Amino acid sequence: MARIIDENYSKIAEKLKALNHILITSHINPDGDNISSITALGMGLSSLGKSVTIALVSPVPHIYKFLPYTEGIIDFKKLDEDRPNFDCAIVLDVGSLKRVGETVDIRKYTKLVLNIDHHVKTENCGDISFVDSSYSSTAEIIYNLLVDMDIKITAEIAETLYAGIMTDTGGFQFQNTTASAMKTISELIAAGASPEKISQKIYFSNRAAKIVLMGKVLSTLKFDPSGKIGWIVATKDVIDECGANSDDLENVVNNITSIETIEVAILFRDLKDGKIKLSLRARNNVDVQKFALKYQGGGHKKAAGMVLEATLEEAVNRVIFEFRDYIRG
Ligand SMILES: [Mn+2]
Repeated sequence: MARIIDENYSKIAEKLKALNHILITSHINPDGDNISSITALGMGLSSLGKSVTIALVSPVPHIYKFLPYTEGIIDFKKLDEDRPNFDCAIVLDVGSLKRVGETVDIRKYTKLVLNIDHHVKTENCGDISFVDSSYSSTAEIIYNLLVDMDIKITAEIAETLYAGIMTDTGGFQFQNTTASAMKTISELIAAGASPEKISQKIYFSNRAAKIVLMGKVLSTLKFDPSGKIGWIVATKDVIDECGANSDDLENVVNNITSIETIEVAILFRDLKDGKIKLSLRARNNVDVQKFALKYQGGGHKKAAGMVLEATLEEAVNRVIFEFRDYIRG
């Protein structure tokens, strides 16, 4: 009896069993779930003797490089040089083929595109698509798929999938930390994943420059009179001064949402290119995606981003003014 009962899911498993030359990919700026699902599936299919190529548009982020099999991930540019033809391509954790990368046309490499994802579906993606948003992560689906394909869950695969579920649930804190996710986690630990090792590598492997930068950026914190809106600013100068880069600011705004009164937290990034980049976070019932959409930004209800063509001062004044009204409803 299969662990997941679904027609498209079964079709995908059949194709992966039958075909030999397989391309695996995910989206630009990969997160933990992307890296985890592509490499775990890669390891599993390789153990069946298949020829597997994993390609991404972006490099593997520093904190995930300890994961097995990541050194084998190649750039799509390399594929263009070699011009290989695959029996199929499987696109993971992606709801639109464009998300693989604006420069990538996946159909150039294969006639058959398969897709597995756990996001709420936005458009048809691939020829056979299995999307189920009840799963915590794509890594959790891949675990079931590997088991259903009778692939042995080695300690390396277990460690990889554990990392995907851990990061996509925000360290087992978000709403998607379901009983089924935790049941999978239990099985992965039994198969050899070490929770301590993986969280040390992912959450405690920051470069010093990043922490110094975070300190400086957090010290710019200001609040509106209600205490519900908090914001911080980061400029190119301070980033350079710390020897850091703009990616090091990835999660710094989340510290602001940890303040008990906060409903909206904003990071204003001035990279001196005439634009101000905003990272928005919300709590309670505030919807920052809706706010960001007014400025052609986007994201999710509780985490969104947008860009303004303005000076830093103009951007802060305008956005804070508008948010005061916005959260009053
Ligand atoms: Mn995911």
